[in-house]
Amino acid sequence: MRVPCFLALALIIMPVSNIFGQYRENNLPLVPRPRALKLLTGTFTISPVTQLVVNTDVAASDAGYFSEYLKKHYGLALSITRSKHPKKNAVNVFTSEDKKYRGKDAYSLSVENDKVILEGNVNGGTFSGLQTLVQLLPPARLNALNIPCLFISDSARFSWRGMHLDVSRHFFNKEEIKKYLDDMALFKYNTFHWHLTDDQGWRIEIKKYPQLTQTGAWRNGTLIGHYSEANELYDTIRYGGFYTRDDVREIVSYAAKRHITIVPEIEMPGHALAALAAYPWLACSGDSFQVARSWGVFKDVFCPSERTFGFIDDVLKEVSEMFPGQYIHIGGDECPKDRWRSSPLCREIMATNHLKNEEELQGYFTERVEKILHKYGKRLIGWDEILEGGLSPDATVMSWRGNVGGMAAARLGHDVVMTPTNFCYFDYYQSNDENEPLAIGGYLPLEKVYQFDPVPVELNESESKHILGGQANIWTEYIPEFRQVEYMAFPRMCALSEVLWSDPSGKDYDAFITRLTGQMKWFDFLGINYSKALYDIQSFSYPGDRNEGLSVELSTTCPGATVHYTLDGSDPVFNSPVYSSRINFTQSTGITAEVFTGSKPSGRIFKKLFRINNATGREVTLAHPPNEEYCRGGGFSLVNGVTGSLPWKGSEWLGFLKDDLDITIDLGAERPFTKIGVDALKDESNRIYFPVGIMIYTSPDGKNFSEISELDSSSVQKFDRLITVPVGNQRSRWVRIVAKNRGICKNENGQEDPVWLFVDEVSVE
Ligand code: TNX
Repeated sequence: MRVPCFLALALIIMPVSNIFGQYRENNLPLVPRPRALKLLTGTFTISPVTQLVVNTDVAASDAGYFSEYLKKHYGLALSITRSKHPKKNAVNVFTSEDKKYRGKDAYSLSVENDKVILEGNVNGGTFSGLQTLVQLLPPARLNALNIPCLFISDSARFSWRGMHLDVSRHFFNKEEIKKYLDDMALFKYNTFHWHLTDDQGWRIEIKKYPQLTQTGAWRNGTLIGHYSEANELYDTIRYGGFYTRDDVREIVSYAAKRHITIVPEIEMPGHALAALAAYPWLACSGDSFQVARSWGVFKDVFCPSERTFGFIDDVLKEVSEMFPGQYIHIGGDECPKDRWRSSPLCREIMATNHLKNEEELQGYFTERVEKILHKYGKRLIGWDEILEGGLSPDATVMSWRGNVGGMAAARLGHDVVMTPTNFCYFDYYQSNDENEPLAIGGYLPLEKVYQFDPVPVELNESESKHILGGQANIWTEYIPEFRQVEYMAFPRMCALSEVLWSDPSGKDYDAFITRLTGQMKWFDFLGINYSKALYDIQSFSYPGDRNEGLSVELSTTCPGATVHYTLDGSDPVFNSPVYSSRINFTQSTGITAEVFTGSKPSGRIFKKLFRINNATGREVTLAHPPNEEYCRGGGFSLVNGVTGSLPWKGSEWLGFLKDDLDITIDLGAERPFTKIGVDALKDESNRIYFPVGIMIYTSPDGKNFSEISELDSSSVQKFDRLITVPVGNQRSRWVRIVAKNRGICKNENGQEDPVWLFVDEVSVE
């Protein structure tokens, strides 16, 4: 790789230090990483006598934001003056039409000893530059704020840098939305996708239809626990809230000041139960409805009748008036066709309009809605399902079910926003730790977000031009508090900001982490609640030295982290041993460990008990491999000293679909034992059943096995999790354990479904 000459130059410039340590180009806490950065000697100090100088109205508005920021976080009140020429002892904020600022949000920031000159385009250029400046300030309330002298030239890679928030499943008030917008601005996000309506609540006041918020904004309780659990328990708390038209106007202008465009989403034709509860005539069936208390997908949806289109026209007219941005999101995802299929009216509409099936009927629905939007000067954007029934070229597609929809749309010439679940769903777990707050499922760690590229490699250059950018989505089924929204967003939002803003050729996860750890001081200073999953410790077990016991490796996803540990159960302190190589032991041992930054503990404490028995760390063979969805760690994970954790999603249980567990363990030498243990999981709502029998065999040669003990199904069912099989006094080198899978079970439609057998850890004692 060629080193740009200013970088080479920087190497010979002496680093300048301040009270927060030494400034270096690679440790300035700038996220997202700017395109080009040259660190110079010296500092500029912002103090109460520093002026803010601006040349235009946009510059004045941007500088106004900066001045409010300084007031709020440092108690500094700076005066703003107008001038065409930069002044000394001032932060000069100048918008410019120069062609060097034609790039998206392009700006340059020059910090000199006696002044700061920030120049950029009016469309977010100077504002983005101010965010960079904000990140260079000290994260502490001081009177004199030192900034290192430097030169930055920067612009964004994508024009759509989005964050979404679902305010239907849980409601967040006006102040919380403003905080979200502040958080977004700090990381140069420019699009807020506001998911305002769904089955569980309609959250925006519509003058013509007051019941939408009087009825549709409130539900009589909320599901307790996870949706996939069988016992449907609800609290009885009336839950809801909505934004008045004034609230919306206030939020829109708050966002505009931060160069953030709001894309409101009004979901249709599915996810519409709250609207149907308010106006049942919007449905095909003539039934009455309740605002949903549970999650998932509901069969009652908008009926594509003329009366519904009239309603949608009225609603979108008001929504268009409230939001100045060009886009309105109309949802379009997860619309079951059951009600349309059984509706005579739908059949009639399909016949009149020559529609072959209900998918095409949704295409017709989308087309009608698009015409309404065009009438109000707006453009349509929807989830990738809108592609399925045919789509007009002006519509933009938001690809959430992987990249496939986005690629198909781009190839058809549609603009696309990429938000695939596997990289962009911030409602997924960011850590495997058992103490994580309940989440919808999935696993999306920081590093994976950082690896995301919104432009699929399969697309050619002209197709790629249709990718406007990307976005992370925060669905809030399991996120009742705003603090938790921030926890799910941070620091993953930082990783995504770099994906969406920075030049991908400079992608470097380790370097990102160095800058991010600087950012964490900011999170603390600004009161942003964030996850420290980055410092989580993971363990990997291997057979122990000389094939006895275990050898345990500790690792973190944080490059260069120092791990301190203890083996006596006490919390690690700075003087505890530093982990440097695998820990070996032959007796059951608990490891407690934590990441330290300098002398400060930084993450959460890792505590794990490694149980040793005759089988631990031994060689095993499985007669049937586990299902590829649940096979992490392979057969060895059954003898790695660690029992499976809960929730089981994302953890290391082995899952056998219809197959038995059939494992043979080579104990290395003939050994005495009296009982066998099998740790299995019971979660029948997820079709995970206990085994229906366990057979134990031994062998003198590893080839010929004879049965020594058996537990029948009724004895097995008496256990709750760990099944123990007594075998009398035995000696053998080879032990084979078979746990029989129940095979099939009947589902609610009376059909037969294959059954899961979930096992972790077997023991020979
Ligand atoms: C799917 S993403 C949905 C949402 C859920 C989300 C949970 C999309 C367009 N629809 O209704 O909240 O999954 O991850």
